[in-house]
Amino acid sequence: MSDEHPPCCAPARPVAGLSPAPPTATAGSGRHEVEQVVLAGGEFVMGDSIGDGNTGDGETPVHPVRVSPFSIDATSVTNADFERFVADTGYRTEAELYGFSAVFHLAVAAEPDEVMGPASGTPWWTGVRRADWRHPNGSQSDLDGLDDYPVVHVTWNDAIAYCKWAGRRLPTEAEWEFASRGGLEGARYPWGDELLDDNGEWRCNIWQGVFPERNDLDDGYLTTAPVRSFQPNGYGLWQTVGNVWEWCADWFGPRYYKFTPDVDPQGPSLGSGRVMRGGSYLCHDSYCNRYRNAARSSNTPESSMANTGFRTAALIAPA
Ligand SMILES: [Ca+2]
Ligand SMILES: [Ca+2]
Repeated sequence: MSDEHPPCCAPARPVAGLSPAPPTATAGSGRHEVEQVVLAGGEFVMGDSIGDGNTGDGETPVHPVRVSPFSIDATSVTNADFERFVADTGYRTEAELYGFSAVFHLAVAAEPDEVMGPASGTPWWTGVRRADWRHPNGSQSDLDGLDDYPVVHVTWNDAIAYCKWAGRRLPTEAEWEFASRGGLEGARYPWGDELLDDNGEWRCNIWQGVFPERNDLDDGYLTTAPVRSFQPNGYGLWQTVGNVWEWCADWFGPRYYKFTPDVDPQGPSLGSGRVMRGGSYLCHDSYCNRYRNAARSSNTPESSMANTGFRTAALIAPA
């Protein structure tokens, strides 16, 4: 297949020489309250064995990978979790430092002079001044009622800062895919190969209707859903696919699978974008078919978007 599905991410934030404010709390001092799933590791088949992938995304060649035992969050880090981190450290996210972030055009809640206009190439993304994790749709939005929703508008650098505070790290791309597969070898989705369940109900939060103008809301959500919506996979992880993209530790390399090591791969040693996995509430087959276990995307580490969050991981030391 092909290039029918071009890049769908929000535009990369122009680099302006800012670096993230380091958290002031001691590394590992934080109170990370997200439920952990402990995985024994083992070998799995990584990559797109079905043929759904986009050539440019590098989902093939399919290859066996062995991962060491690790723990991973059952859900994305929520707004309430991130609030504890910020309250403890005074951390300011890069969206706050830069003064803007990318919001989906139908969700913007901002003053007219805060709307910077559509992004070139991906016009459903609008730069919005004062959009940040506390104001996910712009200055006229807030987090009321959103404690258990995934934190968004966090950059890769912000996610790393949270992980340091929590005494954890981002999952590698291989760990993420191992975990998302939930023990099902080669399946398209965390629950199997069919998008809908036997009753025709949605199993994840993506887009229904005509992207990007009409969302029929068949799954119930225009933007984010609470982190424990739908059903967890065989390993007890919720919404790896859909809802929000999730940052991974690795640099993104579209040719990486051709030369990856087969034990605990860590990604290329250099790159310009960091891996994102799982797709989001904006995915629709007509444009972004990346709501699959094998699908890959990336953005620069200082970019933030209304549809991207993260979950954390840690190696399990041998007993
Ligand atoms: Ca939806
Ligand atoms: Ca997800």
